[in-house]
Amino acid sequence: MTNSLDTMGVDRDRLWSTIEELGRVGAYEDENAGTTGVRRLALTDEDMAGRRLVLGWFEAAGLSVRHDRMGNVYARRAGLDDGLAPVRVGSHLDTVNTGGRFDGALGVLGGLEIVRCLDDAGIQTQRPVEVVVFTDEEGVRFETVTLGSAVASGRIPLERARKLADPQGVTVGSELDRHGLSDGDPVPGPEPYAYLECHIEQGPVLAREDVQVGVVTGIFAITWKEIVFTGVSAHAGTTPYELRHNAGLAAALVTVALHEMVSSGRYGDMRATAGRVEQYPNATNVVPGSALMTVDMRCSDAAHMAAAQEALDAAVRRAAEEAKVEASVRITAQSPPVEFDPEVCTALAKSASNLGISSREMVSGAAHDAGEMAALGPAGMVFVPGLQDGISHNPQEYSTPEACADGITVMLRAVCELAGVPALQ
Ligand code: HGY
Ligand code: MN
Ligand code: MN
Repeated sequence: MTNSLDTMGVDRDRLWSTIEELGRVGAYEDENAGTTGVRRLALTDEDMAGRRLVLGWFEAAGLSVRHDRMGNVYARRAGLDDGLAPVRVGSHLDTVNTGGRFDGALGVLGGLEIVRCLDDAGIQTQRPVEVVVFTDEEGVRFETVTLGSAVASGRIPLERARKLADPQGVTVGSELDRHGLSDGDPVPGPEPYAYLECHIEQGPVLAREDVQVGVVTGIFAITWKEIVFTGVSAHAGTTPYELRHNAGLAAALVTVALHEMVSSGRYGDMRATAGRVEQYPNATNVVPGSALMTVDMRCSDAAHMAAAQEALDAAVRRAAEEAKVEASVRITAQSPPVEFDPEVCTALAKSASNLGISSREMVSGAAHDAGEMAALGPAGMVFVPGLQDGISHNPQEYSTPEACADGITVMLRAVCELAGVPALQ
């Protein structure tokens, strides 16, 4: 057993085998993507099956595992001074409904690999190290992104989270109860000394520039809105146009308005997506009487986000007037732009350069649990490149064993620096 940072390294194949094995939990054949996808929506049985597999690995690695009342899991490796606040590394295990094997999983399994590397090298850190699994990061089922980490940070009260319901009316609270997760530790819980997360980039930058890792300096502001248009279902053949109250038309007009807003360039790096559009009764020969749509808006600048939200609300009013329907708008998720701790970013960049791994700074368009953890203390992220222009939230999401190992090796060094390795100082 050596006891040196220099020879300690991530076991690439061991890390990759955990990614592959977890990827088989919730696997499904996706015709649209032409490959096997992963579907582990938050707090479903598939999500719990993925957790059970990973918690088994945590226990086999000698970690002491606890959870909080939001179901967030903390797997602890004791520190020499175990009373100190821990360094946490983690992410999420839930996926979107057309998920890949890396989004979230890499951050959790990378944390497990870091613990295994420390054990292999016989290294004891001053501070405890905790691997964290946050509940419901994706927000697909209960319509609120980074829900578990937002409750862990105190931004969203637990009772409000427990009341959120999926389209079938099943609540977060009843699912937490069903899985025996409601009896956990109080939230918000004890704060970490620092939090690090490794994540697949989910975009094209690193691969296009042939850079091995991204040092993430911040996260875009995010706003999700749910818009409901209420008109009148009517006969598609006999109802004259001037008598129609067409909710589907209103939703379509808003989708076009979003496209025009973003294309105008007036809102900086704004990205807007009408991801869900459901109209009723969804029949060929019936004018849609009602339509529900969601809008996901993201940009790096708070002022652009505020202006874009006003423009969207005005577009909704115009669309409702033109289609002669009523409109209601509800914000379902909202978080400001996040800036990660410059010292953590420097530690990650230094770690990469000491390893001869190329890196570049970048901002994340995707939400991450690290964004919520940044409210509690120093936080930072490492991105690894994705292939095929970094496609994600799609079963074709892919990174390589080497890229994943690079990202976790950079994290490993930074964890040792932040947690303190007295034997080597
Ligand atoms: O939506 C997001 O940005 C994250 O993947 N949940
Ligand atoms: Mn993610
Ligand atoms: Mn995601």
